[in-house]
This record gives sequence, structure tokens and C-alpha cells, in this order.
Amino acid sequence: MKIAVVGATGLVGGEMLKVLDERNVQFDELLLVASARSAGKKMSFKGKEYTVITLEEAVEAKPDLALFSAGGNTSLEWAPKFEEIGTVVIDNSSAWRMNDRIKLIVPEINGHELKIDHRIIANPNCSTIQMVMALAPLHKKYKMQRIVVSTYQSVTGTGKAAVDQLMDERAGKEGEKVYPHPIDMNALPHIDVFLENDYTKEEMKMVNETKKIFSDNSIGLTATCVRLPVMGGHSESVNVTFENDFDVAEVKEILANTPGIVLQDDPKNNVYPLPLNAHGKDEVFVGRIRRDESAKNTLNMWIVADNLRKGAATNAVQIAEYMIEHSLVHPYGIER
Ligand code: 2RA
Repeated sequence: MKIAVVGATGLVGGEMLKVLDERNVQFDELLLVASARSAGKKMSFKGKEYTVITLEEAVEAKPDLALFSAGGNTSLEWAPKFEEIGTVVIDNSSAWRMNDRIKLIVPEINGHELKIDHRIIANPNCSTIQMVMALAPLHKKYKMQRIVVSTYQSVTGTGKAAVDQLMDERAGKEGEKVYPHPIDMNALPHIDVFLENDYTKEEMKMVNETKKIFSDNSIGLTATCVRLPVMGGHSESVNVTFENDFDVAEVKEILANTPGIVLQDDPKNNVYPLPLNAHGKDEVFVGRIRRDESAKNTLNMWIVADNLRKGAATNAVQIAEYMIEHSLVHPYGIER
């Protein structure tokens, strides 16, 4: 098994390496891949030194599996080149997510959709993953009709340059600006680009990806996505209306018994999910669970996760694990 991490020098790429290590994913060879600018750089993994190679060199090396987190344009151009040589590409960018021929996977929810002929698989957006993780077991029991979500997103979702902008502003230093406004001491209701309908692309990702993951276009969803000067993870206020009524105690019990979810809901003792506590963890944390007293069959909840872990690297590695466990990685009929 030869695994490539494409975008190995980025924030998500670094997290992918950590997750591969922590989960002890077995492979014989590792390729660390990045743009020509970073090629030649030395990086270490499990105490061994690696030289970062280019995408051209990685295609030559014919990996069995490639975890991509190098931006949408790189994915659009390069994922098909890997696909052609039989590599399974798990792509963290938004480039392929809404393509009809590509599966959009959260393994706990729709891993069963993965088949041997899938060569490019899309990892959903971070803010979508943590929300659908918490909603999936409730959808099964009560059937979701409509979701209203507001996000409070970490600068790490933008990448290293955004973390630098926040730190530079905090230190009173001049530096590269990735946001159109100061981020420290601020809240920007603007993540990714604005679209024709005046929603941002991040907001529409939440709408469209949720429907695709649940294979249900009837789910109504509206989102407002906000960037905050936060580091540990994304937080979300979710208001969800179900077809069927629920019992709040039962909702808590369902969530507490769902793998990958941690219930943190003891308001009297100030216990609720926080990005500072989610940092570096793979689970999705849920709390502030309460009935919306203004609407029928409607629930409020607060969902927090480390956007670089379950929101990106961990989910991608879990897809890889699923593909390996179900013998879906090795190619068929393609001369390699
Ligand atoms: C963000 N959702 O937080 C993005 C990262 N994929 O900006």
C-alpha cells in the first residue's frame, strides 16, 4: 500500500499525517506531495525523514491512495490524472463535492455508498460534517424537515495565512491580509465568496452538501456562516424542525450513544461544547440541547468540532480506512 498526502505542507495536510500516525493506518510507502514551491522541503513522519515531491513525481510513483488537500484548482487538474492510473483520491476541496458521479462521504452516515469503481471521493466541508454528524441519528428517528444554522468558524478553516493574520494583528505587526477586514476582535459574516443569491459559497455548501449526504432534497436548510478570531474549531447554533415530535431526554440519550458524538450538556455546571476543548480531538461535541418553545417539533443545539480533524483530516482518513477495510482500494483492469 502506497499512500500520498497531497498538500502535505498545509494545515490540513499536517493534520492528515498526524491522524494517519495516531490511527496507525498501515502502509508500506508514504509520499509527501506539494506544489513545486515546497518540493524538496524535508518533513518527518514517525521519526523518518521525507523529501516533499511534486505532483508530477507523485503520479509517476503510482500511489494506491492519495489524500488531497491542496485547493480546488489543484484537485480539478490533478485528481483525474491519479484516477487514470487507478489511484483512489480522497479530496478535501470543494471541487468535486457536487459532481453527480462523485460520492460525498461521511463514513458514519453514508460510507455504505462507497463501491469498487469509485476513484475520486469527496470529503464534505468542515461545517457540514460536524452538523450532519449530530443530526444523522436524530434524522433517523424523527425525520428532519428544516434546519436553520449559524456558524462561528475558526480561522484555521482558511489556512495558515489566516492564522498568521490573526497573530500579526494581535501582536500589532503588519503582514499579509487574507480577510477584507481585521479578524481580531471582530466577526465577519463572510466565508468564501459571495454568490448571485447573496449567500456565501460556504453557506450554500452547507445547504447542498447536507441534501446530498442524506440523499434527500426535501430537507430545507438556511445558513449564515461567520468567521471569528477563534482557533480550536468551528461552533454551530442549529435549530432543527422534525416531522415527528421528540422527547428532549431521549434526544440526549440518542446523541450520547452515537459513536463519534460526545454529549456535553450540563448547563447548571457551565458544561457545554467549546472550541478550546474540541481542539485536537476527533469527536463532535453537542450541548445546549433544548426545545424551541416558539415552534412545533423543533430543537436547538450547539455543535462544536475541530474543523481540521473530523471536519477535514479525520473524515478523509476514515474514508481511506473504509476503502482499505472493504478492499476497495486496489484497482482492477488498469495496468499500473
Ligand atoms: C472554512 N469551510 O472554514 C472552510 C474550510 N474548508 O473556511
